[in-house]
Amino acid sequence: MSVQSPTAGLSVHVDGAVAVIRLSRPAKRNALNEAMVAGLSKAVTGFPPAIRAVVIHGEGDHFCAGLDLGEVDGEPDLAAAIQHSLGWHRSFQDLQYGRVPVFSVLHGAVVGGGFELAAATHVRIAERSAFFALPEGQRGIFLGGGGSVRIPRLIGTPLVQDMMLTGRTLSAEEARAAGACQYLVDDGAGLPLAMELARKAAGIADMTRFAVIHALPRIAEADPHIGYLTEALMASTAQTMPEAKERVRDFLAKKAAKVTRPG
Ligand code: 1HE
Repeated sequence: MSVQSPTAGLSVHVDGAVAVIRLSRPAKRNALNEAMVAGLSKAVTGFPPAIRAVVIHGEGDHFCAGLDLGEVDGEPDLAAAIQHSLGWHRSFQDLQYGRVPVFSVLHGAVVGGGFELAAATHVRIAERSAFFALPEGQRGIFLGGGGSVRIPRLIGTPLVQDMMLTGRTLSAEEARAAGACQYLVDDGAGLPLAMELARKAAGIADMTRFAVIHALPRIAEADPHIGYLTEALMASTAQTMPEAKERVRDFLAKKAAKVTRPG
């Protein structure tokens, strides 16, 4: 297990093929400053090929209190504010469209930019303590970390509007029902489950992993005609890889695991 520190406020450790990134600024409820946002990108883009999945979680009682509001407390500067938002976009794009899948463990506050960060990860695991809010509405600001693109795609525009206009907070159960996360587990069970799932994801074939991260979301958003064509090209590319042939042969030779029932 090796340890690297990309920047203050983040810590990274490696467990086999899984890199675990921890938001480590608990005194400020893991509020994200510019260095932390850039550090997330630096971490995920810098992992060696042996890292095949990432888990992100938060230290202390909360996942993330969003943007470090201290950073918007200066003299107004429109050009700098645009660059600030674009910096978040770049970093979260690096998470969402990187080489490896990213799993997030959500507990306590998952608010503002914290919810935006979670939305850029591929699999979200909420613990029962998690609560989701978009306090940008109350602070006189707006989503700036790609959340207005990603969060409505998860929970729908009307619920995002409700949360931003009224300050509504979603419980973990409500967030699960709305589609904000794929899993809901007891407090403390999030990280072990994320590690288990990340290890499984680390084991999939390279071309399938590429297809799931890069092709699937684009196909889902595309005109269906372009989507079917892209799917055929992607499927044929994956299927003709030696790794696919080997895995299919293993199944036919009864050497590979069967699909299991849930539970
Ligand atoms: C912060 C931040 C922050 C806490 N920026 N310093 N996000 C928000 O509007 C959420 C603001 N935070 C809160 O509502 C609460 O802090 C929590 C519900 C997350 C946690 O409450 P609690 O009681 O555990 O902690 P606390 O006492 O409120 O905060 C502890 C310290 O963290 C305190 O500083 P201290 O020096 O007095 O100890 C807080 O000021 C500090 N702190 N949250 C800076 N966010 C790309 S655009 C994204 C736009 C947004 O994300 S807007 C939403 C911002």
